[in-house]
Amino acid sequence: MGYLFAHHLLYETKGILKKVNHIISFEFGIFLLSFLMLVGCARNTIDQEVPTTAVQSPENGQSFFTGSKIPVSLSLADDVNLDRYNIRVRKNDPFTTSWDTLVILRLEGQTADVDMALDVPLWAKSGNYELKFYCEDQFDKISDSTFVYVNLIKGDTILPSVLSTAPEPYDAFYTDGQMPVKAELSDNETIVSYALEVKSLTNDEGWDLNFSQAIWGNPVFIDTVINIPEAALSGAYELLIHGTDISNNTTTIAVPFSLQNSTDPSPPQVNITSPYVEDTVTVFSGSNLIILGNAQDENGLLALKINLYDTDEDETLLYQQPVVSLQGNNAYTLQEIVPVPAESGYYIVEMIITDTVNNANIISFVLKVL
Ligand SMILES: [Ca+2]
Ligand SMILES: [Ca+2]
Ligand SMILES: [Ca+2]
Repeated sequence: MGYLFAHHLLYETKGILKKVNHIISFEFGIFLLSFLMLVGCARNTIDQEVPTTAVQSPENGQSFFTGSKIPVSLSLADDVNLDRYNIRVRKNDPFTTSWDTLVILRLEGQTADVDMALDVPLWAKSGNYELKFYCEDQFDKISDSTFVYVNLIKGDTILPSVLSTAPEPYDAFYTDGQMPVKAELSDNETIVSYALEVKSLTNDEGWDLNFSQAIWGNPVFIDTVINIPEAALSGAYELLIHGTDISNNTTTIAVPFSLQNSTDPSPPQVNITSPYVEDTVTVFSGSNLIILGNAQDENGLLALKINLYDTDEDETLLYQQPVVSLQGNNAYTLQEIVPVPAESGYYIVEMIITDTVNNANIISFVLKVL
């Protein structure tokens, strides 16, 4: 009996204890919940954590010439929101302690990758420099700074020399052929890259090429060929050869050349019936010059342009008729009206008729205004 009572008492006590325990857990639970909510809110609004800054480039001990660029690559992160990153610099000597700000730029989001190039002024003193990278979050919490030491070596302002032997100026090439390129690049330091560029001088729809190549040496020789696309238009072009030295100085030379489209080697045929353009054409001031005739091309006509030039030393362009689109037609009847200058004197009229691959028939004559 005694045992039973004792057991019962124990049972009752356990029950009360259980209840107490339950009440405690419930209250503790509420408390814990509020605490977690508080922490949760803090995570969303108060922002407890500082952001982080990792630097992939530049690396400690790297050397750069003044006048060149330092590639910078950073990975930034924050628990809530980044706000800006900072790059500062100071010369690494015991007497200089102040930092100069190089970059402060805004950011957004929890992570950001920064890839940029820092310009090193040519006038910067050579020596060892300390770069400091850090970022800040939207509550002005600042990340630990990462320090990178770099060496600056005095760059130079002496341009490389670029001499080309091929193509020769005004060489003519057929499209679908090849253009040889030969050049010698030299410098007081080192050549680090060259680039080849082709530009049309007559229109924007010509053949455009842009090619660059890292190279190391002094001197260096370019000996290559460029494949000319078959569809390139006829006309005047230039080849630009750029040579760049280790201090980022670039010298560019331009070699003019011409292209003849190989699918249509014939310019349009043009027949002017009036006026008689084999001789000086005389007109009265204030009148109109009327040009009559016809033009044909087997592969289609592209455009007609008429320009009026002064006969002064610079051959100043005085008037340009709006370009007449010939829309690829095989024939066109010329009935052009050109206003005659008010001032008496001698002028030059130039008519340019092109076909669809830009072959041009250019007719020009002297206009005498009475
Ligand atoms: Ca933060
Ligand atoms: Ca140089
Ligand atoms: Ca043609």
